[in-house]
Amino acid sequence: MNERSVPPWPEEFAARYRDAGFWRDQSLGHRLWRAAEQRPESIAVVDERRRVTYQEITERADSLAEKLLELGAARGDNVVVQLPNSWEFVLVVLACLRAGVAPVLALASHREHEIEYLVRLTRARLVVVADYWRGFDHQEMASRVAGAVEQDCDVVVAGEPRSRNLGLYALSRNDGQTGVRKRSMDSRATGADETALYLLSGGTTGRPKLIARTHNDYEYSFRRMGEIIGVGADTRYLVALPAAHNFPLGGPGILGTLTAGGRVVMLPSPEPGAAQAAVEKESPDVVSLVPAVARRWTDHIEAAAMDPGSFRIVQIGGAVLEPDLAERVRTVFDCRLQQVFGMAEGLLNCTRLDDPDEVVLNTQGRPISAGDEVLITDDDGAPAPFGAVGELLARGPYTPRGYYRAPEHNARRFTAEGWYRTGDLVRWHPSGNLVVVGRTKDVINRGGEKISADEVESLARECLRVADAAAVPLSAQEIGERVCLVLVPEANGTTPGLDEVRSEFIARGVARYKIPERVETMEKLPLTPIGKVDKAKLRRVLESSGGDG
Ligand code: J2J
Repeated sequence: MNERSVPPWPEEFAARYRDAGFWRDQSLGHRLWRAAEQRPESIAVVDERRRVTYQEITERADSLAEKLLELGAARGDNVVVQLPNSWEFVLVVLACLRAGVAPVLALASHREHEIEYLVRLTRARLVVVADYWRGFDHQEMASRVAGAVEQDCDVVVAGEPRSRNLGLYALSRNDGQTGVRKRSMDSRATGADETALYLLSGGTTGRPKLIARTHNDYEYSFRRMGEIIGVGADTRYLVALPAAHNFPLGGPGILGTLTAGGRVVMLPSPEPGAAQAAVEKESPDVVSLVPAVARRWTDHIEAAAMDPGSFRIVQIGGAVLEPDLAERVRTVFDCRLQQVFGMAEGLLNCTRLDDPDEVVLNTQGRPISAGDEVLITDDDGAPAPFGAVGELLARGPYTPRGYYRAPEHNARRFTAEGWYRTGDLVRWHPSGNLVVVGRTKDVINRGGEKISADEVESLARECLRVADAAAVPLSAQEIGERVCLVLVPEANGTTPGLDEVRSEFIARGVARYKIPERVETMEKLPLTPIGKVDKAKLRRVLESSGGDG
């Protein structure tokens, strides 16, 4: 069982969260199905090809849930899910929640390097993938991964299954047995303290860590975000960011919208052209964006190349939002802007809809729950004075106490008292809101997509002939930051150029967004007094030598 692989909340905290009504001890499947029963004919999910009612999505999900169990997935098992933004994504997540099998939410941009790692780590016995997506054969990749891992592993494909793979549409077919099946699924008890789903962490060293979110904690976080922005049956939520991310999934996102009986509109990509069509056709009123996408949409609207739509709320988070862009977004969309400073590890902060401009434009908001505990600490780990910059630590009813199967990493990223060290440098604004000013963690934030420098460096050392490597974020116009790889040649050796680095990474099956976009050579990497690579200095040197932006 995966539960032992994650440190639980101590009993006294769990009791407190129950008493306060944060945890309701209901499974997500239960909550979603109750919402669906009230409006079977309403449209739950729309994508480019289909409009799916609550009745259809829940009946199909029940059918799929039953098949997952027949295929041998037991309660507490894990299924790696890699689907683009589509109605099938919702179908599979709902089926997993209903069956008590936890989906491991991979990004559609992940490749063999990431998917194989996830399947091995979680010992998943099923992988659900698209067939071809954006010119890439996911089915073939998944078949290779399933064949390479130790455990028996089946591939379910949203398309025409090849060889021994299984077809998602056949597994989720309505067959006249829906009533019986629904009663049987309704009676299945899924513990609300069990893992509902796994999110990928963006801010860690090495390979991405998994964050096991329980039914209790996740339900509370999207319910609370839903209360803050006012989600209801009339909400039409536009999913413009990859659905596997915490922000569009649960902030209140897809799950918050569906439990409120609203409608989820899936955009396959945040391209302004695709957004334009969905905005005109579906009139969504809430959307979550990262600053890079917000900038593109704002530019397009200003150039009269895109309809601003009728958004009531535009949520922006995932990376630093410059105040001037915040102002432009608000004006151009003629909407309420909400800054969201969140993390898949739990803690969510946001500005409130009735906050003064000063707060909405210049801060990243405050914790969403009265149960959230936050602490800003100085270099020695002592509480920093109000207004001073320090690292943010967090603890609370939806911030788990550790990563999945990562005890050593947990010892570094969590204190003995269970505080999660976010790796974000923040300060309190006089208004009582947080301002994000930087970070201590060694990641590159590429348009909201987090890349571990350590993972890129390990790959470079493994697949290139070099003495050393350092991955550094460089400021970039459109996407905030991009990966620059600094290589140190072996004695009398040369270093590969950008093209060679890229093709080596691609050959390794690494997701495109992690692939370095600039490569530099240095005879020696600068070190800090304690002998670590001085990334801040490297960044200064590289940015002053130009060639980017
Ligand atoms: C600056 N940095 C931010 C912000 C996150 C809502 C919104 C975002 C995420 C997310 C999320 C930031 N300004 N407004 O899960 O539910 C950086 C911080 C943080 C890290 C988390 C959600 N909002 N960040 O971005 O797990 O460094 O979650 O620790 O992908 O993104 O990344 P991630």
